[in-house]
Amino acid sequence: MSPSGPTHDAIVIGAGFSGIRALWELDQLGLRVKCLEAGSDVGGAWYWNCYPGARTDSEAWVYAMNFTPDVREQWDYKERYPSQKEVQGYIRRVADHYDLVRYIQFNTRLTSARYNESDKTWTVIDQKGNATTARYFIPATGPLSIAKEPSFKGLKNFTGEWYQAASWPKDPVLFEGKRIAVIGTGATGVQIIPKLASAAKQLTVFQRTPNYVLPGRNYVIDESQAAEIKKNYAETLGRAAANPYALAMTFSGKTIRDATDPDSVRQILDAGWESGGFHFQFETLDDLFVSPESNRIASDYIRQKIHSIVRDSAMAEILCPKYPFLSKRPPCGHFYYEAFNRPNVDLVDISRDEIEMYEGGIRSTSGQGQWKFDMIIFAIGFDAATGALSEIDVRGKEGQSLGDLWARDVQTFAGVLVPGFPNMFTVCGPHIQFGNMPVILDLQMRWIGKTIRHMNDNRLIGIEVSSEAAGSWCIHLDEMFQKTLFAASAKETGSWFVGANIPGKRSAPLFYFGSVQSWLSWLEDEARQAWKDMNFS
Ligand code: N01
Repeated sequence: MSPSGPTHDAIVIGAGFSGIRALWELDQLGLRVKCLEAGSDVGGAWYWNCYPGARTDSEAWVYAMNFTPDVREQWDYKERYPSQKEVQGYIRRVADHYDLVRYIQFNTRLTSARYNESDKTWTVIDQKGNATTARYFIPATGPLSIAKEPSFKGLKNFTGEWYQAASWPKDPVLFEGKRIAVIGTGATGVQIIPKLASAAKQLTVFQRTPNYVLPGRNYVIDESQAAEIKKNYAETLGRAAANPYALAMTFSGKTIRDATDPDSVRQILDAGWESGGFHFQFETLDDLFVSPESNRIASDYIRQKIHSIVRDSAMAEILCPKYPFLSKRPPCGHFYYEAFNRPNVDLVDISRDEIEMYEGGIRSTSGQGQWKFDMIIFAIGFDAATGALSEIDVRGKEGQSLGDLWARDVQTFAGVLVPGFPNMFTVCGPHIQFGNMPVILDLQMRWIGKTIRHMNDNRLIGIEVSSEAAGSWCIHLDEMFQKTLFAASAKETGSWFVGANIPGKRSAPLFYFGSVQSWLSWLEDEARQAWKDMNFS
């Protein structure tokens, strides 16, 4: 222990939405703060994922930080679903406006973080071996920041170019005249595919599991719409606060029992389909997540839509998911199914056939197919929720490894605190309520700020959640997850909601699917009851 105490009050890891939100909160508290960021600019996921077609799946007016009324007022809204460039620009503007960049050390990757029991501080070490000590360790490393490695056999022999969507090069990549393969048809692949369909000479999509892709129905926001967004901001935020997933959408109040005839059901679903994006799942039938009947009707509806858009019926059938809608997070598409009508676009079903690479391209391991490519793009997903922190050597009390612990069982209290890891607050980590993250993590950081203020006011220097409180939360989280329809299929569909997309990863819910309101009540109750489940020192 240094005689003068730690060099900082708090160290934040990551300068994406959650890191910037954390810096603002800690700055308001007047703390000595430092942030380490691996990239050369702010943005987090929105810095790295600059692949063609990258844009939000949430609408611009709600994919925003609530603490920024000045920025909001001046912001030049461009599209319903902002592009990666626009979102990163927005995060940069927020960081500049509130003078938060001065806290950030860019191009710095954290390699280890260790809790020091003797003085209740954390020491973090970066890739150059530099150490920083702080009272609070606040990882804001993102739920989807560690891309799955393309560990395909033979990749090293491939002589063409290959890229991972999640670490897309900052220099332009040229597609014209090239034969390109895209592997992966999650939200990322679904955004890349239509872009490349119109740029490449030949595009071949390798699909293992199809998704229910909802039409985004993006549009350019004109001046009067921008003025309307600004005028309605309070109402929009109110709607987001009341929505279980923090989206500015309002449940229809109808379930399958209210819609007595097929025509009225169809009208409801048509309206959702035409509204675009997540309106289909939140403003049609309120029981889509829990009623097998309601879900089956919506699943059939989307399958029919796929067949009505994709002219080649065999291809359409391959694109039709066979599992229930919402078992996996539905992507938002921008002329996704339409891309498969182009003569230069092909679809390969690899649900029963593994693939590997050779010098000239890709072949199936069964020997049934072989394709030549100039470029391969991997959009194969992320090691969600626990991936980023498990990659860093994080050690809590008695040298306990967080990665080892989470490999066996993820224990948290409401996705904020972990028993055995005092003074560590995770932002947007495992067990956070699932949904529109900028709004959700804002609520989370407010609670963390309130807790630190309570500690400062009471001259407390250590906080650790009790194992009992974390245990109760985890039981509740699991109970809420089991109520969803996708609990039964999440493992078999390889959903990242439960870590089932990563070979060898323990399958268990990584997010809370209760509601924002219910999740927040756990945190707020705790504060109201004087943090009774916390051991302070
Ligand atoms: O990742 P995914 P993603 N061989 O895991 C396939 C957020 N996001 O990056 O389903 C062949 O969903 C895999 O197949 P399968 C958003 O929350 C947001 O696309 O495992 N294929 C699947 O098709 C999203 O949900 C936005 O059978 C392999 C794909 O790769 C989350 O990130 C934009 C394979 C991975 O899909 C993740 O989306 C983009 C293999 N070995 C992402 N391994 C916006 O909001 C995996 N696949 C804008």
